[in-house]
Amino acid sequence: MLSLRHAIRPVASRCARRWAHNIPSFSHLNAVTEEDLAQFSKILAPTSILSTLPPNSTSPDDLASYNEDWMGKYHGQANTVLRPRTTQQVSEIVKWCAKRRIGIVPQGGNTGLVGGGISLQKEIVLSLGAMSKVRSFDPVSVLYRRVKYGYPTPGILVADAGCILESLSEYIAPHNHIMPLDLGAKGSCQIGGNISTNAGGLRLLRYGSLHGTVLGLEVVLPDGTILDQLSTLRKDNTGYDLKQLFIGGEGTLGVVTGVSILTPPAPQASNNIFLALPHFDNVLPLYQTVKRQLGEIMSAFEYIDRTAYDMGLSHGLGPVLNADEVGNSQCFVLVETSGGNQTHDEEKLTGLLESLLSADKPLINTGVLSQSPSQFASLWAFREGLTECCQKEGKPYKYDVSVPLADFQKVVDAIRERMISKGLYGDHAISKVMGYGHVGDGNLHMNVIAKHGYRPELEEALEPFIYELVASHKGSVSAEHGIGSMKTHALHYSKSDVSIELMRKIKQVIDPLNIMNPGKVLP
Ligand code: FAD
Ligand code: 2HG
Ligand code: ZN
Repeated sequence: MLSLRHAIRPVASRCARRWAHNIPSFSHLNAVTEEDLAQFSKILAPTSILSTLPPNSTSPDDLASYNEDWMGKYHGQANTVLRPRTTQQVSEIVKWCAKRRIGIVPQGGNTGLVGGGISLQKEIVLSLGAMSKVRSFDPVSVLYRRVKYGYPTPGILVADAGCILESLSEYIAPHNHIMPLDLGAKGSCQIGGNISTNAGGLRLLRYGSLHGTVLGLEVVLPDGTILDQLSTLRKDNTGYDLKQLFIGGEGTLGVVTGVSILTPPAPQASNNIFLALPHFDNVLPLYQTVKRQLGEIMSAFEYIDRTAYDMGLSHGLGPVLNADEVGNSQCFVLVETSGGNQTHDEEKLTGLLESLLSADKPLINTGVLSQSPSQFASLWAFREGLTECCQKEGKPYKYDVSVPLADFQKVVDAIRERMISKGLYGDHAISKVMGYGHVGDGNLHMNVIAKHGYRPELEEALEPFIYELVASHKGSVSAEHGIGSMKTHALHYSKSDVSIELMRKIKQVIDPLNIMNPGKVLP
């Protein structure tokens, strides 16, 4: 599997450049001063404060990885980064920032794809990476309690928000549990960031969204108050479920410092197949056939179009299928099963593959079934590696949309045609337009590759065209990556005026000073 641990790339020195519609005015906020640094140094150890201001005088290079996002698309202005170790420290920092009207950008692993974790002006970056302790995970005694007291809580993990997703997976693996979410950024992203973006990923089809698997949160509110809702109860119907506001809140309502999450038992058997389809039109019937034949053991159904497949091959992913058999296949599908019996599941998958290949009008051209854990991993590595490949191709404009499955290809084709009609398609401008994503969740990831970098005229040709297109298909402008600073102006395509107004009121009640991740999510 693609692991991004230690993958933060050096930041090219270039001027901070953002397009006009993304620059809000923060006249209500103050910049950090030396007096603020003196106060922060009463709360934090000297090594936990990075600031270009005296007396710290950290080199700007040491702040660079906090001021540029993973894609190299968003460039921040923060001159101060704070790295607290405890919830109490977060609370004291936030209290001071509220008093002094200093903006705060919570930052996890900085793998977000919509600019949410990057400062827009002189806000401080509050980096959660040093809060990385597992607080509790005790499946054995919990099971014992369950037997003895009927206490239904096996496999609940309570952890600091700064724990890296992959580290949590490794922590619980010996207990035969898995995290309910998995994504290509697992080696760098943090559980607090996952929750704040309501990350979907590759296991959503099986385990559902974080709105269901997160049982409780600890959050430092914008006035510094600690909201302790770190419940481990499966059921709690006592009034408004406040934690839901912070799941997908993108750091605009508070700093998530602790998480209680349900971790499912590891499946006894996992298998996958990779299929090549002659036409896009076969995807929907294939999905229905696979679902019918595999039933409850199907745990993922991922889609890759031909352009994305060829890009993957050209960057060394695979080959997963025989090139002759692939022929002119238009698209590909990765199906995973997670069940209780290896032999039984393998038989089901082999049966599926045979029946698909021997049908009178086959829905697939060819397919491969993984035969070992390493083959299983390499089929997944192909799908997960596509995001990294897009980076190698140039600068990707990423649109993660929800549209009806039947419209996936139409939407991608419409964008390519748009760029052709504008004279912007080709190696001089947009070199590739491709789609891949989570069919089972109706979530298409479109990547539009700007071969020579982001340019205003490319963005103007793409937006709002894409958002209008998605709205015309009754879709959502963000299926999983969120709004951040990228899509504040596009929120209205997916949310009514009434919804946006209510969101504003909630923000006003919780963060009346508008210091928490200002300029993100709300237009
Ligand atoms: P950051 O990028 O640091 O922050 C993201 C947002 O959350 C920001 O608005 C930030 O202010 C806020 N935030 C972070 N931590 C906290 C906190 N503790 N409290 C309050 N606010 C906080 N996303 C998916 O949904 N599915 C995928 O399959 C997927 N795959 C990806 C693959 C790759 C290779 C990459 C680079 C990204 C992928 N993403 C995916 C994007 C995804 O949103 C993130 O990877 C992840 O959830 C963000 O976590 P992070 O710790 O890096 O957060
Ligand atoms: C995925 O599903 C991620 O791989 C990233 O959400 C999508 O690269 C992308 O656009
Ligand atoms: Zn995704």
